[in-house]
Amino acid sequence: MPVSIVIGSQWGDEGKGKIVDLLSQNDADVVARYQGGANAGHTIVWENEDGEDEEFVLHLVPSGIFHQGVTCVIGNGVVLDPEAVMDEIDKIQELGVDVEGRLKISHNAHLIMPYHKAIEAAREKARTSDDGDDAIGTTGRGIGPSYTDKFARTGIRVVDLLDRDVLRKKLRRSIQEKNQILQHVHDAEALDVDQIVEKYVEFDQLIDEYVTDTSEYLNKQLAQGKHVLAEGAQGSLLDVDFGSYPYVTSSHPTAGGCCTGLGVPPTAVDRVIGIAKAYCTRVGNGPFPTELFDDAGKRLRKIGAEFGATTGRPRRCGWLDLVALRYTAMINGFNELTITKLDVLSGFDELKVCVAYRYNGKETRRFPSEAHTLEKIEPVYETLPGWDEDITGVRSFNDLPTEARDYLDFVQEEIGVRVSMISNGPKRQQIIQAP
Ligand code: 2SA
Ligand code: MG
Repeated sequence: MPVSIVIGSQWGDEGKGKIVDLLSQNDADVVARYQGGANAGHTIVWENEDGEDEEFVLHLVPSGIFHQGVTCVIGNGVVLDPEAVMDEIDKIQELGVDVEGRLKISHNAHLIMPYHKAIEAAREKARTSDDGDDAIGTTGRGIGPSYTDKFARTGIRVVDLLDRDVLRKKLRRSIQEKNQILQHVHDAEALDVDQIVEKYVEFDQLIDEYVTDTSEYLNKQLAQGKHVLAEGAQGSLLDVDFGSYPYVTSSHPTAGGCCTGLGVPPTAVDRVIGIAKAYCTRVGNGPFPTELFDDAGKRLRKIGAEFGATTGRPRRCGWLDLVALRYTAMINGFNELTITKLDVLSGFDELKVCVAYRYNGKETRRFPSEAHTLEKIEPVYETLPGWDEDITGVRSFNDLPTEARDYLDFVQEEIGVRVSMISNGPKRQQIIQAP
């Protein structure tokens, strides 16, 4: 069996974690993260023995970890914060989940160090105070500066953690360079070289058991007929090339990122599942054509509990944007779509759906990814009837209100991709298979 990819089709927080957790149950032997880092917040909710809901937010460990038969991989395309991953492993083990032998970390993944976070904070501050605020609204997890080092070929990788002499040398050089930037460009405080070096040399023993050549591992698994589920983080509209640049993350959440981020060939991929929320959210800055500033937006945030799973920031909310979704379906080649949080739309008299953009007085169906154009477009809406019923208990497609089925049909027709599953609540059993 080959590779399936689960990809966020909007600005992240589409509910990928829940879907990956679900698919891990029967459809995966290995679950692998291919990009991003601890900026991700993938929430899994389950019912404990007392019938109470329990929740866990994963930031780095793939969302297959709660299924004992699944092996989890953190691929080379991820930027790894060693402290954050060890912390997360501890917390998962505290839940009684056995991680031993089930988590593999790529020797080639680049590390996130304290100076990456310091540089990110300084750059965001500079963007805020320069003439005109154009801060990106990052998560502060050091993502951008770590990828910058990777591509500048000054990065430090997981494998370097395993050799204290190599690590000391590379770290010293890197911190000294970053201190110059912090002090002389940003007027910020320099970091203590020795303190960082001494702290991070200790990670060799901790991380050693997890480190391996994950590309080789994955390809061996594929050769044995095993099924790999690749888990995207963030969303396609945050892709560094295809998103609303510069208001993007520094990696490729889109399908191509899976191959370079895991070292698996494109010919191994046979299923690309797009995850879309039934409306839109965005956290951080940047253009958001269908954003709502009225009561409808507030209602979506409240009912949908739209707050960042990593930073707790309130998410911006708006109507479903089919221009954007058509665009990400094209780039990723979705074979199917999973629509999540449909239950949040219950109780609206009518629902608006953006079907086109108006730019310079002309209607277009093209998604302009450059921020300065996207900022100026006006959404063209179709209005669909809403429904009143609470649908969180519905388990079969035909039990959904007609208006809800019509809403899904409309999306499917407009995008030209089959809706295969509908999620109607955070719990595992709140899932509906489409006919
Ligand atoms: P970064 O930190 O460099 O990746 O930030 C760049 C932009 O990417 C956005 N971004 C995200 N958007 C949605 N969800 C993300 N994960 C967390 C969550 C976010 C949180 O699950 O809620 O808790 O705030 C995520 N990660 C990065 C970010 O907001 C910037 O717009
Ligand atoms: Mg999230």
